[in-house]
Amino acid sequence: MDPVNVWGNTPLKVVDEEIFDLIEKEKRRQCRGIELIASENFTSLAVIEALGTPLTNKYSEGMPGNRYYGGNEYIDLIENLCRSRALQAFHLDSEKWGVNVQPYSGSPANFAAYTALLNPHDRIMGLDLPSGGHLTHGYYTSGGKKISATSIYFESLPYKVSQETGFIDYDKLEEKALDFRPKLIICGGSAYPRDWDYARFRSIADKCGAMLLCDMAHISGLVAAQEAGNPFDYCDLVTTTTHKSLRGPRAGMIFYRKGPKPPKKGQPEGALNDYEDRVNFSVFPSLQGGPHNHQIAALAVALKQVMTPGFKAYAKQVKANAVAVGNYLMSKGYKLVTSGTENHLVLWDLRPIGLTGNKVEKVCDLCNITINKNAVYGDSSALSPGGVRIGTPAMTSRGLKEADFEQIGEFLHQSIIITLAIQSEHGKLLKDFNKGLAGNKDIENLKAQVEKFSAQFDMPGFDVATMKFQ
Ligand code: DSN
Repeated sequence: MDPVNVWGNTPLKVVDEEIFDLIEKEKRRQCRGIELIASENFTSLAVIEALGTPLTNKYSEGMPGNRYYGGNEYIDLIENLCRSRALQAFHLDSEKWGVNVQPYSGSPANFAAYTALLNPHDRIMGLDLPSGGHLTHGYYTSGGKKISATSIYFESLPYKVSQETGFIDYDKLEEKALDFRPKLIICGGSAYPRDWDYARFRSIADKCGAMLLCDMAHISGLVAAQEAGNPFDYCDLVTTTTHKSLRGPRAGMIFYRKGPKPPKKGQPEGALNDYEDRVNFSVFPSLQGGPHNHQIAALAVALKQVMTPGFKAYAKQVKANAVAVGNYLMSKGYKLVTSGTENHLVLWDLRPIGLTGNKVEKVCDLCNITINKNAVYGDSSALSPGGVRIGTPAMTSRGLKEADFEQIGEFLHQSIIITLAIQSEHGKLLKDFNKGLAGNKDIENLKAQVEKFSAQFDMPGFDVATMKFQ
């Protein structure tokens, strides 16, 4: 074979056995465990096929029909298809809404949206990280250390959940917003188990003259399936990732309102929203270079799948499964933030049983149950948070129903019993606690049960029978 062919057309497993094997091991980890990270999902084979294509080779800065490089006739068709499917999937009228599908993922989408709407040092308000908000909504520590670029480039003031109920304290938000007069209010979060009162957000934004942006990343699948409140009814901009409850590839989107602005004092009659140009200019050339066309094609495929009746059933099941695991945990006496859920996740407050999220995450990891430690409101340390977040989108994609999630609740209960036993035998300090993990028979036993349980279910995206490591 000539050298180009040898370099260019030899399959991965021959070129790079190390990476091939690590991918195979990760595939085994994904399908032999219980995946409960609320922001993760298993995408489809069709999406993975589109991701692994030569579309990754092409540069296409600019918008369809107006690119900085030649050779974009098919890329333009793909991006336009993706944009029109995005509007359709979220039931939007193209006269009233537009979408940019080029953001690489959620954090870049948010920063591009802020760059479109704000000047440096403008004021913003988002849900505080320990209350369930996202880093990019303006997080800084209680000591004032600016963690997110959003708080570095803009002046941010968080709003919070009520320390008593765990629900967003809308009255306090309104009071703070009227004092702070932000230019932008952000709704949406990463660890909030309840739906959002978008009408109230809109009324607060209008009272203080702010724009309203929803980051619906976590719940975008539920929004598309009309299984959650609709942020598009009230917001100016809506951002999202595409790989969470939407079940697509890793990517981001920014939706922007078009057409006439709502009437306002001091504004000329018939004034139009100008978000479209601002958002598109912000994504490119302000912040990004070439769009990731393989991602955009894969997103178009995912959006086509979102529009099938099966997706609505999936979204309903995601919610029913969250209720099932939440009720099971509460039946064992555990405390959930807000005592339940209306979406795809439950936030489990471990402080009443004297455990931290770190320890429970660690033990679960060793048992092939993947969860993540998470701050719970009132936590003093972000490094040792008092809770864990449990999400249902990924395992629901494997076909699990309520009874299966009750079994998952039982596995989680068992992992707590193990964690408490290790802590009481070895001590609370993490370095002492860790000594109780190696060779722990209870962990090995639970891991075996988890592997047997998860092996029963189908796996989207790849063929389990042909995996190198079974
Ligand atoms: N990392 C995601 C989450 O877990 O919520 C958000 O970016």
